[in-house]
Amino acid sequence: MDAYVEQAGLGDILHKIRNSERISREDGIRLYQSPHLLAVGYLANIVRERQNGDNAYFIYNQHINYSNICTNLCKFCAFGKDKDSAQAYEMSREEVGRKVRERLNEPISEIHMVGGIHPDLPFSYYTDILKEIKAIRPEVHIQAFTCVEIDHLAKLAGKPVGQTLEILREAGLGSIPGGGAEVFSPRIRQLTCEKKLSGEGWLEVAKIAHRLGLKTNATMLYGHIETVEERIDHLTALREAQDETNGFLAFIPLAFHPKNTQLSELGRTSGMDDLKNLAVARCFLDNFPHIKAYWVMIGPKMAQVALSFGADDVDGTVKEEIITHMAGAETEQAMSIDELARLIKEAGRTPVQRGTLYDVIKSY
Ligand code: V47
Repeated sequence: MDAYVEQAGLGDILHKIRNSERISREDGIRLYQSPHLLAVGYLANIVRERQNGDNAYFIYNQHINYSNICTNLCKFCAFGKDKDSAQAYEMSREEVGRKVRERLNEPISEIHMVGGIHPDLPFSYYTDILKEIKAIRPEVHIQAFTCVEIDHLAKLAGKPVGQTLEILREAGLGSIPGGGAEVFSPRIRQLTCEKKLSGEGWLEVAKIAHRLGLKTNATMLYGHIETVEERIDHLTALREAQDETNGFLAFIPLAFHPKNTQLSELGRTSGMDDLKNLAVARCFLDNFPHIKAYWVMIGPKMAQVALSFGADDVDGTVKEEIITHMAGAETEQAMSIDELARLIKEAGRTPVQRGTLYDVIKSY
């Protein structure tokens, strides 16, 4: 395999990765541009196995999208709706509670809850829904509100982000999911999501959370109009932030789904691009403990293959996924623990059911 990587012109990067040396921006761009997918995957697999051995993680989680009403209306998003839209919805505190109660008989360890940037809901709504969930299911870890939502909540609370996070933590917030990062490039933000919090703003919220001891994830939405350079700049910003705070748990590349969006003329991502984004991220983000192949977006079969291309996590049972399905995802709404464990075993990895903070719940 080493000879093949040499022949692919990536011998110098192999040398760096073997010696745990950081790869450069130019190296990252070369990996993206290389047609030798197996060589890039091989490099990623070295880092993957060094960091996580044969373990492949999954979680028993529940997704709740409390409202799709959003003032940002990003061009790549099919989920967000104007508050006057016929498809707009918002859940009351009681409805959120009902969603949690409906599945009390399942061993769910994490509730993943995000929504849009709602123009009217008061700050107390957000603390109330956190408290409601905790009242019904005290042991569950709530991973909620993207950095974009947190910034909005701080404005609603009229308090600095740090104090806002303390209040949310008091109400039950356990950690922050990785959404809303999109691509940090001002060009991409201007063209696709001009009303959204800037990339710098997103990173600032994440770093404040980390300094308070709150872990967060990070994402990148790929496969629309971004360039390879913009992807690497996004990864560079994340790597630098992680050097500062060490508070990111996982990086999740999100495959763009065009249906029902304002970018619907674009096609779906290719299998090559899905694996490349995971593999390059694994090589580049040397300080991120985990790389997640989100099966909802790339499909369970691609997530399985991804476990040999840098990924060590496939997310979880999910259920009732709306954001990607509104944009045309054809994957199932949920997978069972047994299905996830089988998918991982068949990939030759060790299935590990984890808690949100990668604490081991059960190793198979
Ligand atoms: O913030 C929006 C993206 C995100 C589309 O932290 C789209 O573990 C693809 O962030 N096609 C929400 N993506 C999902 C998300 C996530 C999912 C799973 C796990 C974690 C985690 C985070 O989805 C949004 C946005 O960046 N998105 N529209 C679309 N059409």
